[in-house]
Amino acid sequence: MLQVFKEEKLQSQFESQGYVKLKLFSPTQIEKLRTYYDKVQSEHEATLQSHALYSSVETGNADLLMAIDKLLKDTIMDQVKATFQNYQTLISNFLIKDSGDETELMPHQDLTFVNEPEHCSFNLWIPLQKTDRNSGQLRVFKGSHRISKTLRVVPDYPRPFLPYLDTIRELFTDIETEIGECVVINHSVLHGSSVNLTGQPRVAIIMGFCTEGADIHYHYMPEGDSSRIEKYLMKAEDYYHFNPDGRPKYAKQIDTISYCYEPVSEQTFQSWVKKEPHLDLLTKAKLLYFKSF
Ligand SMILES: O=C(O)CCC(=O)C(=O)O
Repeated sequence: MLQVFKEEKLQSQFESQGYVKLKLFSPTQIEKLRTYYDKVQSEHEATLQSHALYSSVETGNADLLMAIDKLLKDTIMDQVKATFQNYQTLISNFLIKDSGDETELMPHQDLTFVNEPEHCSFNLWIPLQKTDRNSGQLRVFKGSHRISKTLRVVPDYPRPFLPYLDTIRELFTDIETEIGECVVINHSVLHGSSVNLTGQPRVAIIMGFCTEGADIHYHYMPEGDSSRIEKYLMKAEDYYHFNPDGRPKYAKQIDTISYCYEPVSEQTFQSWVKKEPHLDLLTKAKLLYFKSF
């Protein structure tokens, strides 16, 4: 895989943990992003009032998505260029978590964009306010991108980690952030976010990236049939236009593929636990000897 961080140490953290927290931006930059969001807030809320977590993509407004892309290029690209190399950008979005008791986001992985693990794709998650356990912070299952490979498709697929969700929540690392801090997170890492109890929406920007030279793909599984998954070749701008059923409007379908979905076996999970350097001995012992998965 191409090295996406300029700094070796960050690259090796990213490869072993699946995420890196960085302080990249100034309060003024975050304020500029926030001010822009305040202007487009009602457009986000108008279409999406019933969701706990919603994004700019769901507005279906290509002009808005292009404007967000331009805003980021004008506002934060100096730091992005100083930190990363060998990358292409994917779509960027505001991601809003409403306030309420039921707003925890359960462990999940993001969609497959590229051929993994030869290539990798990731988000830069930039919260526009401080985050902690009561204000929608990100939670990550360190190293979980190395457990097992899965094709992650739209609209849904048999989730291979379903039997372990409670265990995974217990193993999450909570990532508090101050203004200007952000999290670079591999799309294949299991992650979630905590409840937002602040009484205000929690707003973040997510900026998508993948390794330079990778073909960008989108997979659509019709009617839950994993023997006829449609594979589309995407250009960055194809993410601005989707049909109501979730298929891309203009991208070219290049293949129909079959994929065998199987839950991650207890044996696979346990052998990962044994080898995983980020788990301490007590946790390993609990997982392997005292707890049934
Ligand atoms: O912003 C959040 O609360 C969660 C972000 C997330 O899970 C994602 O980008 O996939």
